Amino acid sequence: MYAQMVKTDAARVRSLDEMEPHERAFQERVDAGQKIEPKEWMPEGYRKTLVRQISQHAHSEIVGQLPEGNWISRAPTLERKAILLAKVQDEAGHGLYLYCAAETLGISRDQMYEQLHSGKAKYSSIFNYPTLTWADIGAIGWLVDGAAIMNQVPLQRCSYGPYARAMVRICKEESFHQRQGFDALARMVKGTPAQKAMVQDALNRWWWPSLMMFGPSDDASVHSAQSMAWKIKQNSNDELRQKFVDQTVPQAKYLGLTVPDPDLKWNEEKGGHDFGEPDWEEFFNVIAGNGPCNAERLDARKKAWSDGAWFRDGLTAHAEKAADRRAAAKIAAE
Ligand code: BYC
Repeated sequence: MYAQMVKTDAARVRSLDEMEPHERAFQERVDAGQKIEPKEWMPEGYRKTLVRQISQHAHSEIVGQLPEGNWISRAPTLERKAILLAKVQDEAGHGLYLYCAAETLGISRDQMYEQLHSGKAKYSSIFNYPTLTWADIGAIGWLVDGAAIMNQVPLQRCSYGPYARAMVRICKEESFHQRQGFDALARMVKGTPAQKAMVQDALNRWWWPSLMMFGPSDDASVHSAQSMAWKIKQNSNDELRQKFVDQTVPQAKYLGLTVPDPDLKWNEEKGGHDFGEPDWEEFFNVIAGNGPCNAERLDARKKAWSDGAWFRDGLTAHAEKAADRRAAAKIAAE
């Protein structure tokens, strides 16, 4: 069932002794904490891994606008509406910095969109779940942006310069996103019993998908070992998931909520929480394209692409005319 969970020999990380001299020199630079920049030599696998991860990350930011955008016209107050609008616009900006970072690796924006639209490129599993109530918007900020920060703070130290630098600004904005979500829920839990129940219901539905954002467990993660050796990732999926649980459980307690995991308990010895296993069958099903909203999300992106064709054509026509005018002016001046 879990073809993806079987790690092959390709997942094995080669030692310095097994590498060609230029590859060894590259690895030694990475080990020394130096940043790799776009025009420098890099192993093809390093380039491909970055294109895969950065483009998946960019697509996640763009697709991630859809579940929240769904609530802009229904935000309960003007203030909440302004905050949500700003947040959704920030996500568009994050997508654009990340597409630019991926472009420095020799892939075009059109190619990345094509990969998204054809289903070849993934985006975060989390955005394939529906936003049913206003509390879901708070839960996305609190849990989804909270998980994103946990994952993205170490990415600021990624060995690839353009990705690391894009992450610095993104992380600052994600902090605001997380706080606005927590703040919205903190207000709701002090409201009517129905409002508090709505928050608990949102936590029940978003908890497990949030834990899945960190990817499969370490023993099933195909890319982690090599990505960590290249210092693209600094931490394993399970390490970050553990940190997220330890950070979030006290916040749930503060809100007076119950985390929907009967196996959750503090483990004094390890200084962290023990917790249950996410439903990995559900996870692999969602990333294979069969989650509750996969088809809807992709259709929305494909529609946006075809609706924008006239605008892209207009820009291209204008650029061509401007280039012709410049060329004619140059000839006239000679
Ligand atoms: N969803 O070997 P593994 C946001 C795939 S958006 C989908 O562990 P890796 C926000 C993985 O790609 C933030 N697919 O992979 C926006 C691989 O498949 P492929 C999004 C997943 O790369 C709007 C396979 O499973 N953040 O914050 O070492 C509103 C095996 O996995 C997922 C990022 O994108 C998943 N959850 O580790 C609000 C962070 N997990 O590619 C908020 C950047 C795994 O071989 N990405 N897969 O076909 C990463 O840090 C890493 O790519 C991951 C996975 C930790 C996600």
